[in-house]
Amino acid sequence: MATSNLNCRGCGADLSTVLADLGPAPLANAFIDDVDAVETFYPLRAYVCARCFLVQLPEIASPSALFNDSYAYFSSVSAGFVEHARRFAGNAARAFELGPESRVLEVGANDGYLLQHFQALGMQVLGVDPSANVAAVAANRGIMMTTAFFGSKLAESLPKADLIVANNVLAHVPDLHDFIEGLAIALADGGHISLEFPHALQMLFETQFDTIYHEHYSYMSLIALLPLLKYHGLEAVDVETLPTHGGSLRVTVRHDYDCGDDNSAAVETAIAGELAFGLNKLETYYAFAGRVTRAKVAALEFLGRHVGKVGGYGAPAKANTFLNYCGIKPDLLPWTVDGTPFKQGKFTPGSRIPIYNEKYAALEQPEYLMILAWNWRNEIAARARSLGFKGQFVVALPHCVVL
Ligand code: DWN
Repeated sequence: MATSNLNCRGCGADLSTVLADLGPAPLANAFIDDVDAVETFYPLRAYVCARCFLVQLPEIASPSALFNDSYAYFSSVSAGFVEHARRFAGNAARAFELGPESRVLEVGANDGYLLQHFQALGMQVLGVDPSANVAAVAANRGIMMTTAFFGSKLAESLPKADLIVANNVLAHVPDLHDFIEGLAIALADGGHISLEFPHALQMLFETQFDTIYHEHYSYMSLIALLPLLKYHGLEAVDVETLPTHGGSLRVTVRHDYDCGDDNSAAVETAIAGELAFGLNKLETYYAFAGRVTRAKVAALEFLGRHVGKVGGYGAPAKANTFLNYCGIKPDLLPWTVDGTPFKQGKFTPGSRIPIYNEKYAALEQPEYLMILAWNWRNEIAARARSLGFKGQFVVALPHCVVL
């Protein structure tokens, strides 16, 4: 067990229990234009707090180094995610009785993949996102956007919202307290907040170590989140499990009117699930690092046995943790493809694997396509087939398997 001078970004306790040390890595979304580019590598070491069990990274890279005018992730490239957002908008409008006078605020609105649906339903929408290039795509869709980091200061300046959505955002926030305080400030009386985040339980259970990268300052569980909400006068009233991003939670939150300790049945059930899994015991976390090493060995073993026969599909941020931690370079994976125009023609950071247009996989026809965006395995397999790829698919996590 390593020691450090760190404090938990949730409860402030000393932070010294290492969950996984993934070695030095470049920033996961820092795709490079030039194969000979000089890159900066930062330590990638995840910790778990022994008091509140929040999994987290120290703030190695500042938010403005990560989220700026050249952010590489555009939510709308994944059609399944847009459909997920469309369904959510319809259901939320009904459940929260939103009408034309209702205000919907999305924090981390990205390219407008979600707010476009609320806008189509006639609501007044506002998106906040610090990445100017993706925010510009949303603005081009006619969505009102503010290019900024969200927190209590910005919240003071915004009109109160009846629904605040923050999907896949918590992980990206170094100052969780200020962010959650901002949510409490920006929420109208009687309004709701909907938070989606990849569930730390699934990360541990499915050995999703590749979701650890500098952009993700924390990896959330309900038992870590509830005290944070309570501290800022908020309470969770509902919890759902979702298949997105490898297994997520959607937590519905509102102002804590009675300041009591009673939880809804859904919240109690979700807490019980986390405790049964052992999220409140350090031993559960100790087992992770060994599984990470075994996943690396299995992936290298597969690629080593199939040199010249495997291409990649997807250049997600998570692939860059996977490739760099495993030491996979073009000798083992000569190329990958991705539907994001911003990534095509670039190289993966660190591993320097070229990224081509999705059609390249069918032109090359390797025996196997390793789906690096394993969370979209079904959608990607269908897309690759529709583009004419005839070989087999393989995913490396949680175990290296041919699908
Ligand atoms: O938290 C984060 C999550 C939610 O999204 C981030 N920090 C950044 C991003 O993580 P990621 O890059 O690992 O996300 P995805 O959604 O797994 O990325 C999928 C990649 O695969 C994208 O580059 C788009 C690409 N893709 C494709 O080329 N064809 C995806 C699909 C479904 C396809 O059919």
